Amino acid sequence: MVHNYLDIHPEIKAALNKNRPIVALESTIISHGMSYPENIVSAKKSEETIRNEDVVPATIAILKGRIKVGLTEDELNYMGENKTIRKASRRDMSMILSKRIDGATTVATTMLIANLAGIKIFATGGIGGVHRNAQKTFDISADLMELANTNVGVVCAGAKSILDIGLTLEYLETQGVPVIGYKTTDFPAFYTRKSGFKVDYKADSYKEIAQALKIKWDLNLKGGMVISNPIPEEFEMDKDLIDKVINDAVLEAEKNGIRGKDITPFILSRVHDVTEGKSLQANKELVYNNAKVAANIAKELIKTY
Ligand code: PSU
Ligand code: MN
Repeated sequence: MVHNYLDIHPEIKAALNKNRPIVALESTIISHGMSYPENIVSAKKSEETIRNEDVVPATIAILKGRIKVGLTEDELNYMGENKTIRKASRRDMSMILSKRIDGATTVATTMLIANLAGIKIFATGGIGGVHRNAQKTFDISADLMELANTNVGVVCAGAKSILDIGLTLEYLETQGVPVIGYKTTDFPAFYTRKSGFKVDYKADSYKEIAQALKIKWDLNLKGGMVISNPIPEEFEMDKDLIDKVINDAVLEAEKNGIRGKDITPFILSRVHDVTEGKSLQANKELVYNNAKVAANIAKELIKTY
């Protein structure tokens, strides 16, 4: 049934059959998270980083009503060049497929689709979360519910402070989602290595993380895991600068009445404009770093089964 809607790229099909490690990648980061042409550069280099670890990358998107697990180069370019592709979160899936249109998958939908295909590890930049002022707006990303329900480990650089990081962590706790730090006790804040909040557990090896995932799923503890991996020191941004830029962008979004699923892309693009690309560079580097860690966890996870 599910396979009526899924097109799994032959390379990924072969990897699944041979039980080779695979890492999923999202496409909202391409269509809405970064500007052209750097979005395509980043998507390609993320795949290459995973390949360099001898792991198979699977970029996920929806194209003309088909769920694609693994994109061709043309499809990947299309995702980066086309400015009108809808951001597809969980609620959008059914209508996008029914209308046979395109969709860029968020963390939530990439997890959901990876799980349908049998892929257990996913690398991204930052997860969505509880927005600042959520007590008024109710704006809580569907990524958090997906983390609570779908068995995929998500490697990220924490969450941007466009969100209320404290409330995001509270929400994850309520939903029973483990928040792990790879070689750190600090929950990272995307552009910076520290957010002022701690992770639940520090893990010092890929193996330890893979084992925790296996145990979680063996015990039917449904849901994913946030594996946070701080941006490499050499690419970290100045905390005061980025805090100010983000604060201004959040206020600007509010003033302009930007709402719902447009908030995250609006703030991201404002931050990139104001920092003249410095933040884009940081963004790319942290994604590559996450791709590498995810690939190594995927390799360890295969060994445990
Ligand atoms: N955070 C980032 N970059 C991104 C996103 C979040 O730093 O590109 C994207 C991810 O795809 C994430 C989505 O799943 O935004 C969350 O959107 P929302 O808050 O509308 O759920
Ligand atoms: Mn939202």
